[in-house]
Amino acid sequence: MDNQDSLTLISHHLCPYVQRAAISLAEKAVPFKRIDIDLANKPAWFRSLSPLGKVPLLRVREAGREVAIFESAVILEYLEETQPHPLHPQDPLRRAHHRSWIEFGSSILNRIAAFYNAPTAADLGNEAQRLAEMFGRVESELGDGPWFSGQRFSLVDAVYGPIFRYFDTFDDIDDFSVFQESPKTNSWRSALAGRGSVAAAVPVDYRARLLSFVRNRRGALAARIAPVGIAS
Ligand SMILES: N[C@@H](CCC(=O)N[C@@H](CS)C(=O)NCC(=O)O)C(=O)O
Repeated sequence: MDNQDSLTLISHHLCPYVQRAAISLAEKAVPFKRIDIDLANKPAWFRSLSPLGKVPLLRVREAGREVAIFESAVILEYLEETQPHPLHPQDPLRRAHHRSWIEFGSSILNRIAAFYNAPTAADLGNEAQRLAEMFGRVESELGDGPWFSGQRFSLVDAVYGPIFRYFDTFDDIDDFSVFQESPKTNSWRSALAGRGSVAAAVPVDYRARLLSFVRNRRGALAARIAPVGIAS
């Protein structure tokens, strides 16, 4: 049995936590099977496999056993321990530093959720400001690029690619000036958008799916999306 049979990533089209795992697998050139599920209507087999009911979930089959690994951070660490092409630095202090910024990335994702769920225009503006401040903190960590820690693509890059991807769609809705004060972060964002593993972590209709998702939140961001048929 090869990896294609042994690793199955239970996924969702939009989920940024899934994308981290898909990017890591692609960077490591590890074959895997991806199954996208409907989170609004979770299949019974998924509910029985997943204690938290969340994606990503990595189903690992090896040596006659099957184990379900959940939580993206745990999946990334498992892949680091078992697959080639390390994406974490060797040095323990640098590795801890990378893990810290991965955690910060998860906090940014929570703020992004607050942004697209903001009920009023004032709340939306406040959330954009908070995001700009968070990216300001990221800015102070960056060097000359192109990646988080220089020339070597790392797990931090795998985590921030899906974060930045949201803003490609949000920028089409309006100018929220989230990266205005963070030019290095904006360059990092562009470099990540051009990375094959990052681009391939979502389906081609990602933008349409994200717009539909945001519309369904019925918040202040949804209200700014141009009506279908008028938007280009
Ligand atoms: N801490 C989790 C977060 C994963 C997560 O929030 N997944 C969302 C989709 S992006 C999910 O499965 N939500 C379904 C639910 O909560 O019912 C991780 O890092 O894997």
